[in-house]
Amino acid sequence: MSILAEATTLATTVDATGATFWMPEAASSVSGKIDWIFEFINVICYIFLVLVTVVLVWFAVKYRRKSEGQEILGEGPTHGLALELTWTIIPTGIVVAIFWVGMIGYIDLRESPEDSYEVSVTAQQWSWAFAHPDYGVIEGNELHVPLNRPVRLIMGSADVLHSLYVPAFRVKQDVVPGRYSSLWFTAIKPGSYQLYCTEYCGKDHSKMLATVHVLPEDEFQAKMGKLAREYEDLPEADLPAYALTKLYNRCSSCHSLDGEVRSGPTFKGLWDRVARGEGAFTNGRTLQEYMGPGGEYELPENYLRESILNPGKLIRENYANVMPNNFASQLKPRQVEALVLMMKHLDRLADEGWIDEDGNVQQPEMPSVNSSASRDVENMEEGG
Ligand code: HEC
Ligand SMILES: [Cu+2]
Repeated sequence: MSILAEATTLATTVDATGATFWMPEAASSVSGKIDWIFEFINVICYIFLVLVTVVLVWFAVKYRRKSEGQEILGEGPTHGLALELTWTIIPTGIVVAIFWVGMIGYIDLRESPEDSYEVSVTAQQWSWAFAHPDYGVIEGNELHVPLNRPVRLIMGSADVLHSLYVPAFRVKQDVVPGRYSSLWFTAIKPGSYQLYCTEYCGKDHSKMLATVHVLPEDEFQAKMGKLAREYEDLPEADLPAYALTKLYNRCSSCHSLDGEVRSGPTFKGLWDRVARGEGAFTNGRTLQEYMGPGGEYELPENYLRESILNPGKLIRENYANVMPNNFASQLKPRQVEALVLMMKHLDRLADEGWIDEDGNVQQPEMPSVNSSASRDVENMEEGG
């Protein structure tokens, strides 16, 4: 056992960088160990593959029927104690070794260090929200984490089963509705890494992509400070572009920008449709009845805000009540305002090149007051 214990310590010192032909980039403290265990089991499989194949071919040749009249049943040995002990003891030893290294790795992965930085994760159809309680920040489909500090994800699902997977960190865990699961890692290499949902038993899990950004401690602190304030500090004129580039990715799996009908109605032309009171609901009433002077919503802004915060209240005809109902807790009031402004100014955003012909968001730098793009947004505001 001491050799094995040594081998597992050795494994942790394996240089955990760079992608190989077989493996994705290794960027967490456990990647080296996981890869080592994987290779260890792999090599054992190769050895037995060769062994079994060679013996199979050798016996097939050696014991083949050599002539037509050859006697098939001969007097052979029925029992070989030494051989039987060999093929019992050696494989048992190997299996115990596999169990041992596997168990050590498993225990490591299950128990997060006590001083872990905690992030609460919400998976929902079809996006990820990452909340940093320490900073009052909620990110959508992007997760910033500090370098060289253990990070613990406390994960819940708002609807169905999901599964969080970051190949570069070699960690994966199911996210189950109605209970919390957790996962931890220590990122040891700055950079951006792909995060997947690997639960492929539903329509759009494969579109639940997110990016994990690993930042050195000081940059991480600065980023959190910025994320906590960014929309508070933004002038009204920059809000539509902010919503489009930073928030819309939580809506995009269901709401297109180019007229395509997904699970939900397209955002293209939505503002005008609402302003005209077009459309009916499953309760048999039309939007017209709710809009206009004296109506429940009067202005499009009110209807759209309500649709985001309380999506189950009025259901559009021909659509199902599947929009997540927890945006009220995930979005700050100013972010909801930004989304409503985004819908209002969608045509102009498209004209300004923020949206391409296929309805994809172009990712320019965050708008700042001095950028030409935001000045255009400002003009657009004045132009009403
Ligand atoms: C899982 C799919 C899904 C996601 C994600 C989603 N929605 Fe929806 N949304 C729908 C569906 C379906 C409807 C139509 C049924 C209804 O009225 O609830 C809808 C309706 C709406 C409406 C009213 C549209 C109309 O024509 O009356 C607005 C506004 C809206 N969503 C905004 C958003 C915003 C903003 C986000 C992201 C922050 C978002 N939705 C995320 C599915 C989704
Ligand atoms: Cu999923």
